[in-house]
Amino acid sequence: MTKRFHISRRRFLQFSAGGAVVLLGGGFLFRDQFLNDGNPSSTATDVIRGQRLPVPDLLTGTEIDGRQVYDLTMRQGSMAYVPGKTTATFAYNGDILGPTLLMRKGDDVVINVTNQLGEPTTTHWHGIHLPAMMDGGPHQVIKDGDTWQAQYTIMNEEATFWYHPHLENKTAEHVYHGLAGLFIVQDPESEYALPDQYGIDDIPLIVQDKIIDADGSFNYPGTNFGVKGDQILVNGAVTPMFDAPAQFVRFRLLNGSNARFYNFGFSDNRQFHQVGTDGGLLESPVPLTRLLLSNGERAEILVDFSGQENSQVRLVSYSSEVNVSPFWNSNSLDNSTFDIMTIDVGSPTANPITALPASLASIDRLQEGEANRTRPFILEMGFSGPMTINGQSMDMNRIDQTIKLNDTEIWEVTNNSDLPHPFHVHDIQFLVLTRDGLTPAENERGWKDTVLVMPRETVRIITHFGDFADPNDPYMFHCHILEHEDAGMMGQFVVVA
Ligand SMILES: [Cu+2]
Repeated sequence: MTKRFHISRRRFLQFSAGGAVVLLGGGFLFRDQFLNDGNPSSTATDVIRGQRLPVPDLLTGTEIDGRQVYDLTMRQGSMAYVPGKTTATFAYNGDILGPTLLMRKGDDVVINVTNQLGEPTTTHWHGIHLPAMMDGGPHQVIKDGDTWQAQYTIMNEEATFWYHPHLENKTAEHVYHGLAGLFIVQDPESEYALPDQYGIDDIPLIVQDKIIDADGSFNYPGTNFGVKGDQILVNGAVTPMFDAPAQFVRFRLLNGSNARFYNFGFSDNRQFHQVGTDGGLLESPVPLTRLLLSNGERAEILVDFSGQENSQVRLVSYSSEVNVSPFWNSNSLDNSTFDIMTIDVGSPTANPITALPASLASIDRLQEGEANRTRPFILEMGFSGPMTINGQSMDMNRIDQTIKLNDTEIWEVTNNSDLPHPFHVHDIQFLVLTRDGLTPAENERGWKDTVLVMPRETVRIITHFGDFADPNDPYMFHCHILEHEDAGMMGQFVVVA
């Protein structure tokens, strides 16, 4: 059955019985089933919801010879999302997702990553500044049964990062089945009075979506447009319940979904404050009532529950306020307001943070005039054709960009397609200079490693390549909609001396 979908200023080239349409101008084919990106609905009708929010274990590492050593094992696990059924999962150490790695700026860390999945994969440290061969990208494959040892020094600012597989063509599927975890980097010299009692007033929230079938299984349909589920999971539990203390609570939000965006807000439209972006703290808390996070992005927010004992509020995703694209989810969850988590407010803890910090990080802003060069990146995609950056799909054997060590560069990222693309760069953190020529919103004026580029938009970012020259081992830049990445919207750069 074909749905009517009027597209002005575009000409239909073809309209087949199957509902296929070729668009001129947009340059890609468009089909009825892709109005919801081709994703089926969950067939499970009795998915277990409302369980207490699981908080991933905190791994602080073991000090051995002056290094902090962490052990991660990727394995198959099982969860229960449907009564009487088991769900086969992938996970680090446990049954879903992975432990939170707590690291301190300046630490030398060793992470032993063992693969017991039964198939090859990799583990990438998203947002971390490190040598390319330690990055865990598609070149650092861990064969089944092998252990890969990643070693580096934590040079990042205090912020929330994450780790996940990055195998060529398989990233999306591996993450979807449960492989992802958070990193918290703390700065021992930090003086900010922010909530930091992990699991009590400092809460990681890994937000994902799944399609859950009646037999309990995660259904991974694998559409190139992006897999979106109709079940929303936080830390691996479907629309859970969190007991918040009646005080300021810090949420570390990660959009860990393959393709879905979240326009976060609270059911009572309360104000909250964003204090951190992907790679660091903002200069001061930014008041918000909505926060759009695309895939791979993180945000730290403070929510004030002081004096609200015995009340309840929901963390939700709001629809329609962001005109993402005419082709984006006309009939799936993105176009509706949906619950993410229920928050029950209880008693405050003994030593709550009672005020917002007036100021936070001082950000050493790179200036446009410091840039050694500007590099264009054009993102394009087709329905049946390739997903490309600068006209080329990912090729493991081709280096796309060569960057001189110690250069400061402006990357001008243009989305020449009708779907939005979150653009992620490995190794570095950048600042957003302009979004279609305009200064970015206040909560985007911090360190970022992933930036949403809307359809037909150009976003200019600036960064400095100050470390880790290596002509042989590339880093990746790519769209963080994982199905787009797997379909080729990715390229490679090297930093050379
Ligand atoms: Cu994309």
